[in-house]
Amino acid sequence: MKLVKKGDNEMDKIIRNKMISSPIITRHPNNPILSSRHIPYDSDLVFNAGVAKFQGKYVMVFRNDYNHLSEEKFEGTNIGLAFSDDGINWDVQDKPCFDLKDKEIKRAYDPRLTVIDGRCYMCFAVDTLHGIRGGIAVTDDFINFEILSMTVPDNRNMVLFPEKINNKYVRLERPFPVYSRGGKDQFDMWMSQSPDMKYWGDASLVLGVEDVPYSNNKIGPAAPPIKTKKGWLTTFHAVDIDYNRGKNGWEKKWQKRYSAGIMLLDLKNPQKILGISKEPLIAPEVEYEVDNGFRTHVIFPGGMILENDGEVKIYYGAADTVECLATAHIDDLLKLCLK
Ligand code: BMA
Repeated sequence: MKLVKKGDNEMDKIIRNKMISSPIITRHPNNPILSSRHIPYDSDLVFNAGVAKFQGKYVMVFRNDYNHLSEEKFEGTNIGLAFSDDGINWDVQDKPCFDLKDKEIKRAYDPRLTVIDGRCYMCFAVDTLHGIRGGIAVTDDFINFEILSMTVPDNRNMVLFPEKINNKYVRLERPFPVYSRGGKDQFDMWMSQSPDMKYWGDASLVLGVEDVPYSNNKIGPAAPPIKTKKGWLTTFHAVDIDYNRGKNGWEKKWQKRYSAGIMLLDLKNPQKILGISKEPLIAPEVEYEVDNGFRTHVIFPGGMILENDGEVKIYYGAADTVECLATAHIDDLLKLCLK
């Protein structure tokens, strides 16, 4: 991939070349593994799901946008629920599982799941009349959810580490510092810590957008981290924008491209990056990622599961339209970060 440097006012770098996914990734032949045709209630777009192994099953919570009104407008968004015995074939429950709407809240979306000490925690984004907030809830049955904390605006893409580190819960997150970044989308990945999941602090920067060669726009967490002997392995989403791109997807102008990267963080000191993939792990390439979708050229991982045989399942939303699965071997993912 060639980076073309430009003056610092417009874009710092323009990324024109075609991106390709790492050869260590295999897209599942059943892709898309979940789409609106599997949903027994109103549904147009099924994507950006969180996935975990919980109580002996795979569980998926997915974003469902329904009733397409016009261009990018949908009547609503809810969070659907599905279970699976193999992580590939899903049994979608007959109604959505989490609805936060009230006068202030427009919708909750993009859920992420992390099991900690036998309980399932769900991070989610919330569009409110006064900005975008990041929420954390806990559930034992996907019927009752207890909301534990909500950030101030604007923050989202929160993901939790699966255990306490140095006696604190830890999350990755993506605030939106628009004013202080010249009004541009130049957003980075941060981390904060909590003694109790409710009060969060000790914030620190983990990865700046300028450190990702395949992003000139914004980055943020993707699937929650998994623990490996070498460190915490975690995906992130990386966006590049090219103002020469024309119509792309259902919107008049969709000039962004979302790819997925991966990095390895220190086990005891997760602010420390041990290695990062220099090229995208998954880039939008195949038909369900680049054609016919709502917003094409979008890869957005939301779930990552390490199996006993070393296979890693990476679940990702494609083109903001369908949910997909890619697999890789854990050793190859670690090598890619440490190369
Ligand atoms: C982001 C979020 C995601 C979405 C992505 C691409 O800002 O809204 O839910 O997948 O844009 O449209």
